[in-house]
Amino acid sequence: MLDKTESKKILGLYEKMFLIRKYEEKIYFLFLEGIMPGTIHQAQGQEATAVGMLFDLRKEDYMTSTHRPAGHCLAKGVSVNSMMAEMFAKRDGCCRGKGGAMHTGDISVGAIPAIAIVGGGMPVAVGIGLSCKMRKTDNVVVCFLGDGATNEGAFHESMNAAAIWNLPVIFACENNLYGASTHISKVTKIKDLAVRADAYGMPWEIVDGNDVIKVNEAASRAVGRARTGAGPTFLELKTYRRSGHSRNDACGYRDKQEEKEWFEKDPLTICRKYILDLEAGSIEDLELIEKKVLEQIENAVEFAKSSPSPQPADALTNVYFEGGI
Ligand SMILES: Cc1ncc(C[n+]2csc(CCOP(=O)(O)OP(=O)(O)O)c2C)c(N)n1
Ligand SMILES: [Mg+2]
Repeated sequence: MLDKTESKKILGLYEKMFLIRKYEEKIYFLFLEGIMPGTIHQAQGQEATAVGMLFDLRKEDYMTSTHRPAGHCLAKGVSVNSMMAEMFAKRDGCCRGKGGAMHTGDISVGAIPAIAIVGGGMPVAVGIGLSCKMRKTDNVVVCFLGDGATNEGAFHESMNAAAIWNLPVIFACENNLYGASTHISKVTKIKDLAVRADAYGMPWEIVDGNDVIKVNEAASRAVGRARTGAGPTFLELKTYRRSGHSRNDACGYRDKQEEKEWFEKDPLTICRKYILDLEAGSIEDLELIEKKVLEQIENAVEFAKSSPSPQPADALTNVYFEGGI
């Protein structure tokens, strides 16, 4: 049995994950309808990594994302309305309609607009970590990366720099077994990517990335170290995407038995089970949360549709961020 605070937290974790799942499903539907420009890389199935890592962060802490940013951004607190409007390339979007799906973010809540170059967020996270340290704040940076990033040069340079300078960076590697259509075993000899952190003298953990509680506990240990000056941590979060890599991907390259086994370990189902088994909430509580989230998403679609398009003069605004980090 959980106390009131613990119950509230686990219901909060579920709400955020449900929001991400339903937001992504809505985007997929709207995209297929053909009313949304650009492309999509979706994060269904990876909700627990985003929410577990970011739930307890402060607004002043930072997060860098990848080409698959929606879950990360929603979990860091970017508003659903501004995310949706960005997908419609509208002026009220979080990048004023000029960034699109692969660049969502909002610096006012610490979500650095996403960088779609594989591994590209890592040196940026290290730079922000260095800034936090030099300014003597106790803010931290969570840096998301995919398994595909671990063979990029930027990975090794960033890991080394973060380690030698003892920076407050938490590397959250979402190992979903694939880089686009390539299975990890075709490009990497080792089974656990986390052990690479040993080469830089950096602590690491391997975590069930579909279990939001386990991710959240590992995040708490890593954030605790970073905040108190003990330096970076590498977390390998083992997970799986339910969606294709990007639009029009039927995942023909994936083994069907592998898919079945992972789909049974759905992060939302696991969290629901915790809630009901631990009596943190009832079926009715969950239904209320789900109803609220679905309304939020419908409202965001209306908001996005009625938002104006950017004008030519807008091309020259918001090009540089003048606040400094
Ligand atoms: C440097 C670079 N190379 C190639 C690409 C094209 N690309 C986009 S996503 C992707 C796969 C990335 O896989 P991973 O890092 O495992 O992330 P996941 O898609 O699984 O979330 C590739 C190759 C890119 N964006 N940047
Ligand atoms: Mg991957």
